[in-house]
Amino acid sequence: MVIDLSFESTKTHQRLLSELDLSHLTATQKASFIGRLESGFEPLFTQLYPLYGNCFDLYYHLKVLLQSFADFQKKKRPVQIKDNSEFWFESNKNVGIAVYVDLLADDLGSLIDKIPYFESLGINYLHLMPLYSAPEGNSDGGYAISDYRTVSPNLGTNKDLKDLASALHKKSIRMVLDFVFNHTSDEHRWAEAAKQGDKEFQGYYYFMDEQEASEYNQTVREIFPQIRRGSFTHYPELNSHVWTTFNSFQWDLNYSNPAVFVAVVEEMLHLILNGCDVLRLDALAFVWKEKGTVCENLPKAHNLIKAFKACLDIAAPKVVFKSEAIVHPDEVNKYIGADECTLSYNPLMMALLWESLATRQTQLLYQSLERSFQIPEHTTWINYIRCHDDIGWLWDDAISDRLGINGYGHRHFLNQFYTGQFEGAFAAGVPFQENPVNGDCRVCGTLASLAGVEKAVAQNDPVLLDHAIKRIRVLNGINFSMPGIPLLYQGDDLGVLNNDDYLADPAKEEDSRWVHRKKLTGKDFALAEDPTTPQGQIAKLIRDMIQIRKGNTIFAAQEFELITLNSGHLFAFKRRSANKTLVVVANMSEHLIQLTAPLSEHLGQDSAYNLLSNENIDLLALEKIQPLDILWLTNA
Ligand code: OTU
Repeated sequence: MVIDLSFESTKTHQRLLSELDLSHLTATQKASFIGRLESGFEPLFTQLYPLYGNCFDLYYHLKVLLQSFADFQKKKRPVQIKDNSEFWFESNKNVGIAVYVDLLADDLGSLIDKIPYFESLGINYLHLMPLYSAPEGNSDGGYAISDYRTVSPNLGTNKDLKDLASALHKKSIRMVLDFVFNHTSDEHRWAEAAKQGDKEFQGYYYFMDEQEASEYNQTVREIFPQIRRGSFTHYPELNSHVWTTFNSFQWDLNYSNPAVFVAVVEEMLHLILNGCDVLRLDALAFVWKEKGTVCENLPKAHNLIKAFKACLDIAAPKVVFKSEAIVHPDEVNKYIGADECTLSYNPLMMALLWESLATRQTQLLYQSLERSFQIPEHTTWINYIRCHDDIGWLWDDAISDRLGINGYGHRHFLNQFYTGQFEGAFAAGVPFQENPVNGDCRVCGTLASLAGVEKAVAQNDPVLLDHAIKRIRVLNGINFSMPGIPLLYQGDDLGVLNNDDYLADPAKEEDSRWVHRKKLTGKDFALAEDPTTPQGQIAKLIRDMIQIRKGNTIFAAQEFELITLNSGHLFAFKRRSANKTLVVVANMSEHLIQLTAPLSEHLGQDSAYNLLSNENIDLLALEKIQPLDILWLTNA
């Protein structure tokens, strides 16, 4: 029998509504809540049905969920941001930065003192790395959460976080928090209860015997192969293997259990009470598992995330999701949509910009973006060059194959190149999670070290240094001008180099990502203010680009087109609004590149203004693109 979902949804909705206690809501709160339920219940029901349709207690769970939404309407939230526009994320004013509270400041209280710095840089989107209570010592940089409702005591109190949110909002800065919902730490109260043998809470995780774990291991990818082989951790005292995709202290949540979904939604609402505007969905590709599959990007992961989104639309409609899917590009795009994630990291462009700097070729970048850059209307890329994680060499191998590039060999080359093991490479990165079986590896390092500043300074070579700074300029020049929100990573705006201090800390020494997670000091800021240092030059070029972007609405234009020029070293694109055109041309090589046709055809006129160099350019006379140069050409 075919189920008429719409009919069943209406019926269930009516039944539930009659049972909800809304007596504590004001008339206005009640009316707006009922209205949102009216439009939001069916999307929620439609996504949950394929996941839990045959759970006998689904009705009970739905009732708990809706009552939580109703109660949530009463809760007090920090000062909201003034800008109420629905599509705020499409504005050219948006510039983001991701920071660790204790690496940029000391704690949440002192982070408030950094607001003038964010303002002077032009930041209005602040991603705070995980700041909740987590295990002492190694907590995977906070990505092992012991209590979503409590700020880590090392960073302050819940009140400090709310005060920070209010202070940011008063300055029109949005706050982004992590929603780490694939796993909790093994010290979360659910995990503790499970360890005590509580069956209810063992059902929150994946507890299984060795046989079953090894069946799953046949088809599952290893994410942290240097931690342990396979995706499970054996607990002899529990006579069980527990699913741990990442570190052994990060226990994967079992979403095939509807109680887990409801419980995690309730934790999500607590995160929202802190005043965040965006929730970053950590490791969302892994949230649904089925035996015999890779257990990544499964169709039901999308049902689950859409169900979370439907909850958001009912309970807190202004908050949006940002997807963190660092997976195959076709899969990355599937998480993006009005009914799923509004924002998404753009790991493809990130990886391929580095790829093109190493190869000095742009063909893989072009062909990949041609296929994957377009996303639905009113969704936006979060463009970045570096983040707190490693760089993984993600692209579609069907595309590299067509170009005659062997995917395996090319990734090997890029790893060698960026870890400085390739003769003549400019980069000084560090390998991360080398897989002893298949040779997979990823790369860590700061923007400046990976782009060549570290080596140039060590060799005291002005030509190398000039190239390194130009690489940083060209990378940022693309990142700040492509459609999307550009996101900086702390310290990269100051030209900070790799830092080895983590090697002396037993809780960090095995995780090379700490090489680019340095505690920023007064010295780092002072160097960046000194125009005679490389750091000063980097800081200035980034600040200048931000100002130009924020001052020109062309950087909000949605009409976008890649432009192919005559040289494989060049990367170019065009953005257009009603009366303005922007043409960006970047040379990814250290060579002077000859143009065979004038750029005027792309601008529709013979001259243009280069926003980056502040000069008028006669396009008919422009015959060469300088080494590692980038031009932001406008017709206005
Ligand atoms: C995320 O990244 C976080 O960004 C990491 O900092 C965490 O360690 C991890 O989750 C666990 O919470 O493996 O190397 O998309 O690449 O989700 C980073 C798949 C990671 C993973 C990604 C993950």
